[in-house]
Amino acid sequence: MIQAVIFDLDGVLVDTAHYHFIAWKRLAEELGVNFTEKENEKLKGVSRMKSLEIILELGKIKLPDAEMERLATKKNEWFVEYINAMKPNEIFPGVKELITELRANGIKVALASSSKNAETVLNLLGIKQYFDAIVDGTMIVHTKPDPEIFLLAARKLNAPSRNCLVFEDAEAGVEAALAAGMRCVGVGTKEQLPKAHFIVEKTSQFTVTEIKKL
Ligand code: B16
Ligand code: MG
Repeated sequence: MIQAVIFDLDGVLVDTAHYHFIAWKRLAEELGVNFTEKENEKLKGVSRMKSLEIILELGKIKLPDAEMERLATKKNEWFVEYINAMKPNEIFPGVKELITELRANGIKVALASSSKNAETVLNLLGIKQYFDAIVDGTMIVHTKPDPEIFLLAARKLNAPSRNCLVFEDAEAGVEAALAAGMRCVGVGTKEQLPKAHFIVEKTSQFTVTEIKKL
């Protein structure tokens, strides 16, 4: 029986994954690294610094730590600029209704995002009050695929892992959910997320009725 549902943010509740992609692409172009949607799959769900390391590896580039810090900050400034222009209606359709219905059915809801900008995004969308618990990139040591973020969210909701369901759009996020001993709905395609227990194209396609049957 599912007692708690844990949502990832970028790419599950709102299309900020696209803003991460265009900011990284802009940086990759400056570095002369070929970076497409395909390579971007590896960046989803992982930390800012890990993402930069992946891009530098693609270009076989080695840089001193201070320069890496500077580039990561630059990417983040672009990302923040993009999200500040975001409108509250960029939240995916049906998401607020799904969360409201879950809570009306006594199912707790948490947010578990690797992003250090998660709170800003929630404020911009005006949806902070939809969650019983919030865990973001400022509260964890190990990034997805490590299960830490989901285990912390479950602890905050007082729910055992086996009774938690995670919604994720990233390969690293699905692996983190599985490593936490939770069930996982992959938001995307079977090709992108082969390890997810269930697949939907859009978050709101997985209904409360289905969740209650698990
Ligand atoms: P930031 P999620 C993740 O958020 C993104 O998927 C990933 O692309 C990003 O690098 C990471 O947050 C860190 O974000 O640079 O804002 O701290 O999908 O776990 O909600
Ligand atoms: Mg995501």
